[in-house]
Amino acid sequence: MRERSSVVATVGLGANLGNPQAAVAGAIASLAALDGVKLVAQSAFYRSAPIDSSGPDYVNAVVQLQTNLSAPELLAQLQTLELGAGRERPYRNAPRTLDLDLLLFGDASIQSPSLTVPHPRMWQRAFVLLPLAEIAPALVSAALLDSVKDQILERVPDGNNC
Ligand code: PH2
Ligand code: MG
Ligand code: MG
Repeated sequence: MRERSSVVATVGLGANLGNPQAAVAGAIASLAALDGVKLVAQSAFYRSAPIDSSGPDYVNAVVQLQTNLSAPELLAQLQTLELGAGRERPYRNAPRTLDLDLLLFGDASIQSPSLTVPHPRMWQRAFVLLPLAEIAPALVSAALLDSVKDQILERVPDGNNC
């Protein structure tokens, strides 16, 4: 059988319940350990107030994964990790122990009932764009960054993200 070609997938991580930093760090380690997945880039961690949501501050990060999984296969792995971290979905945008969003999948455009890629709100959110600009600057224009400059984000100091 022919090898499936590999793609760079971009995943946004977020958490604002429990120990958000530990949850995000643990999820990055779990992603890196998945079969068919290699961690190729990882942003710093950022803290911000919930946007269109409630509860404690979020910790967010963005990673790039080289993978030969399909987008639905990777999505299933993300959902398994969310569940393993105790994720509950009582209502839309509820505070959460772990959120793993498939932001980009190579240059694919996907519209299915369970998955929309690129993630429809990623270009409006500083907590996605700032970490993404760190690891993939070509994807984030200055104009895009300017459009989210009113959203306040605090970079978590290095060495303090575990
Ligand atoms: N995620 C949301 C809604 N609001 N706000 C912040 N600061 N960080 C998030 O990850 C976040 C949010 C829905 O997924
Ligand atoms: Mg999300
Ligand atoms: Mg999500």
